[in-house]
Amino acid sequence: MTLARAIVLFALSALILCAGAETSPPLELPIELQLDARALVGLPSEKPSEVPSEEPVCFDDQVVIRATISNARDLMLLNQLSDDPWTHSPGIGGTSDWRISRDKLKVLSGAGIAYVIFIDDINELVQSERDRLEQPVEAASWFEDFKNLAAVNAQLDAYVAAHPATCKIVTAGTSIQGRVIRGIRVSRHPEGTVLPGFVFTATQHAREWAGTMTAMWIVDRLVEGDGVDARTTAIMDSSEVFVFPVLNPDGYEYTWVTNRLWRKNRRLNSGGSYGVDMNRNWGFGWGGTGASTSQSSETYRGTAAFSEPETKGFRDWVTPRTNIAASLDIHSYSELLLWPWGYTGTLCPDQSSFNKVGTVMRDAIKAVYGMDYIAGPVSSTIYPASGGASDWAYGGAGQLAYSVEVRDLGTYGFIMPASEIIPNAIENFAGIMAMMEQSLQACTITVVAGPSTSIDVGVASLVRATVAVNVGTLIATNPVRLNWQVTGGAKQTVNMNIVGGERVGQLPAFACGESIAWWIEAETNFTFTRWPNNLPGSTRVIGTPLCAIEGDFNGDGSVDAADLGRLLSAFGNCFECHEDLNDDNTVNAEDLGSFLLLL
Ligand code: 0X9
Ligand code: ZN
Repeated sequence: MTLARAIVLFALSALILCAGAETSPPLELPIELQLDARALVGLPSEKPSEVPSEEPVCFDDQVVIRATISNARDLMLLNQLSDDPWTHSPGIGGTSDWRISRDKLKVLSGAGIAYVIFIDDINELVQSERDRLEQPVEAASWFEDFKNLAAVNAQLDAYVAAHPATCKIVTAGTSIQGRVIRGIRVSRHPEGTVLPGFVFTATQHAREWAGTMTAMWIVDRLVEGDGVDARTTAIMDSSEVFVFPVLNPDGYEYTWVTNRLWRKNRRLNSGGSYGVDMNRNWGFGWGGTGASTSQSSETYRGTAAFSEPETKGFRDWVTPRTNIAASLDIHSYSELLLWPWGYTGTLCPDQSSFNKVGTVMRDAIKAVYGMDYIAGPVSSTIYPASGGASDWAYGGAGQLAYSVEVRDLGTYGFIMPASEIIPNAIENFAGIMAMMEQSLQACTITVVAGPSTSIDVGVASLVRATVAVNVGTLIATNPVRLNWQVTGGAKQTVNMNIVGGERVGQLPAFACGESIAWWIEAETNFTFTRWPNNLPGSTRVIGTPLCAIEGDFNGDGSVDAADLGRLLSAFGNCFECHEDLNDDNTVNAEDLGSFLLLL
C-alpha cells in the first residue's frame, strides 16, 4: 500500500469512525441570568432540538480550557461560546473547565478572559481511547481498562458465581430505555439481618467512567479481602455493602456507542432535546439553585423531583432500607470529597460529623499516593447544586451521605488514562474503608456495671453504661436500650435512662436454671451501635444456678407464696421454663396443682 493510499484510507476510516457535530447543548446560566445572557447575543429563549446521531460523535477542532471567571459577563460569554462546561456552574472569581472550539479562543482573548489549554485535541483523545477499547488486549486484571455496560454486568455476575455465599445481585428499577439498574449486595450475613448497611453508587453522569471502575473495585476488594485482610474482614463481619456501579445505564451505553462526552440520562424531552441531569433530579431541595429549567441544559433538573425512572427506582429501593448508615456517590473529576448541602449554602445539622469523618477519609486517601482531595460541603466547596443525590440520601433517607469527584485534576478530565484506573481506585477505597469504619464506630458504649457470668436467682440486676457519640446524634426517643432474651423466649427491651451522666437499665429477676443473653444498643440518626461487640447477634450471656428444691422458683430455699406468685404470672405458653413443672410447654392449672402439693 502506498503512503498516499494509506493516508486516504486513514482519513476515510476517521470519517466513518465518527460523524456529525457534537450534540451536547450548552449549560444554562442560573435562571436569573438566563434571559440577559440570551438577549446579549440575540438568542431565542429555548435552543433548537438536538438531532440524535447514530454515528459516533466527533469533537473535531475542540479543546478543553481552564478559564478564569472574573465576573458575570465572563460567565455568560463562556456559556455562549462553549457547548459543554466540564466543571459546572462555576462561581465568579474561580476557574472552570470548558470544551470549546479552537476558533472561539480568540473571542475569549479579545474579551480579556484568561485561560489555559488543558486538552489540546479532545477529539484525538476520544478517538484513541475508542481505538484502544475496540482492540482489547489480554489483561492481567479486569481493571486494566474501562469496561462497557455488558462487561460490568458480566463481572457482577462473575462475583456472584465466584462468591455465592457473600454476593447477590440486587436491582433498583429500570431506566427510561428499559435497562435494569443493577447492583450487588456483599455481606456474610443473610438478607434481613439487623446490621448497618453502606451504599456506593456511580455513573449518574454517563461520561464519568472512572467512577464506574472505582465502584467495581469496592466489590473486588471486599470479596478478595474477606478473610485475608483484617480490616476488610471486620467490615464483612459487621455490615452489608451495596454497590451500584452504573445508575444511568442508558447514558453509559450511549457514551460507549455514540457520544463519549454524554452526561445526562436519555429521556427524550418534550422540546425534542435529550436528557435530564440525574444529579439535579433528586427530591430534597429539588428545583432550587444550580439546576436548570431548560431541557437542553446539561444540568436540566427534569419536570419534577424524581421524574426520572432511574432516580425514582433508586429512591424506592433505598427508602425501606433504613439500616443504611452511610453512602458515597462517585463522580469524576476534580479530586473532591463533598457532603450536604448542595441546595443551600447553610451548613447541614450534621456538619461536624460530616467534617470529622470526611477529614479521616481525606487523610486516608492522601496517605496512599499523596493526592490532596479537597473536602467540604458541596455548596461552599464547589457550587450550589440542588436536586443532588447526596442531599436526598442525607435529608430524605437519613444517611451520612458523601459524594466524591475522583481523579484527575483536569489534565485528561473525563478521558482518564487507563493507567490511572487502579491507583485511583486504590486511594478511593482507602477513603471508603475509613468511611465505613468511622460509621461503624458511631457510638462508644462502655459498661460501668452489670451482671457477670452468673447471677443469683430472683434478684434484679442493674446495668450502668456510658455512651459517647462519635458520629451523628442520638435519636430523640429511647436511643439507648437494654435488651435480653431468656433461652427460647422473646426479646425484651427497656430504655436506659440517664442517671448521673450514665445510662441505667435493669435486668429483671430470673428463675432457677435460666440462661440469659443480654446486650445494649445505642441508636443515632445514622446508625446503631451494639455492645458487647458491634456485630450482629453479639450478646453477653449470664446464667442462674439450678435450684435444688422443686417449686422454689426464686431460689430462696423455700417453696412459698413468692413462688406461687411467679407461677401464676408465668401462666400461658412457655418453652422450657421453670414454672412448667410437667414440661408440656404450658404453665397451667396442672402445674398449679402440682405446685400446691409442694407448698
Ligand atoms: O455537578 C455535579 O453534579 C457534580 N459534579 S460533576 O462534575 N461530576 O457533574 C457535583 C455533585 C455534588 N454533589 C451534590 N450536588 N449532591
Ligand atoms: Zn458527575
